[in-house]
Amino acid sequence: PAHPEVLPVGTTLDRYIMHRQHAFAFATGELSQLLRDIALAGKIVHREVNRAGLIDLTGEVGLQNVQGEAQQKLDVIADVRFRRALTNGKEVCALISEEEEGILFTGHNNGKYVVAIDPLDGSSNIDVDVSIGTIFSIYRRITPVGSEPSVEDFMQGGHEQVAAGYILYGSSTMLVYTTGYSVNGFTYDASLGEFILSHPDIKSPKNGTIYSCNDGNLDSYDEAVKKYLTVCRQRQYSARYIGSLVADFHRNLLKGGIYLYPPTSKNPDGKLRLLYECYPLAFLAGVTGCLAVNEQEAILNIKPVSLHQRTPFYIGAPKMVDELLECYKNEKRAH
Ligand code: P6P
Repeated sequence: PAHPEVLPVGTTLDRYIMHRQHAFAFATGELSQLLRDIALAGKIVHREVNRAGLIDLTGEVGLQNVQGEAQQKLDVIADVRFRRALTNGKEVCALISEEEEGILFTGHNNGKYVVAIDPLDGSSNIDVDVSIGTIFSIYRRITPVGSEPSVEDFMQGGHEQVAAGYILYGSSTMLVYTTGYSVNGFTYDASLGEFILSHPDIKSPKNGTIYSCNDGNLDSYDEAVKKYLTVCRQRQYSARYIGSLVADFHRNLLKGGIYLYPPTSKNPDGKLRLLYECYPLAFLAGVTGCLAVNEQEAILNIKPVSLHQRTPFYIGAPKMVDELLECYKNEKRAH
């Protein structure tokens, strides 16, 4: 279909979703309903995040998630809330979550979609009041509707995502998502209980002067990464690293910048997860004009082999990512 006209700032998410659904003849409304379910869970998590200090949700709950990371109470709440919203909506037949080892079956085998989600990324920042985020990735299932979903529904590869996005619980709460045609940002107005279109059709700068990485890992970075970061410092770029991927990514998406999580001695395959962190942000970044790669290939081209696999992750302004890749090429030529 022709690119539907960009709706005016101030449109509610609901109206926007309906408008987009009507713009696509084949749309049957299930994906619309699924996006509403995600927004609903986002409103609930917004409320919990913004009163966490008041009802003692910030302490650790004593459990560990599959990553062996101490699970913060809000992690658990977010995991439960998104799982419940996606189950009650009946559009999702299965989901995977950073917080759970295996596939979570919703019992709705007639659901046409599966979702990979990081319910609350950056959760170690919760009890120090730093921004955190939800990241989600949506596929149409490839197993027959009505049958039991299976792992192959999640192993389709990054290019098969039908929608992806994030919710940033920051100075304001924003839902940013794409179905592949444009990326739109909706700011939550808690007094109305509505997400309002505030950033229509986001396009990212081609270049930038912000780099985001954990400088504490510098000594274990590849030589190519060290060389690139030296150039950034020589140019007196700004180092901005919140330690919360969604917050760092969102700032760089709007202002221009590069986020790097290279292989480290602690995480030789990189730390970030392919299915529910790197694929969705790579899909979205591609639509706004950014690049998302590891040192071998584009993120969306990576073949998935396991639900929680990791990858090195470099994402941001194309000129910056290209310069980093040039450093890798020079390193290869030199050896
Ligand atoms: P490090 C948070 O745990 C996270 O997954 C991302 O949100 C964040 O960018 C990164 O890890 C921070 O990792 O090793 O720098 O603390």
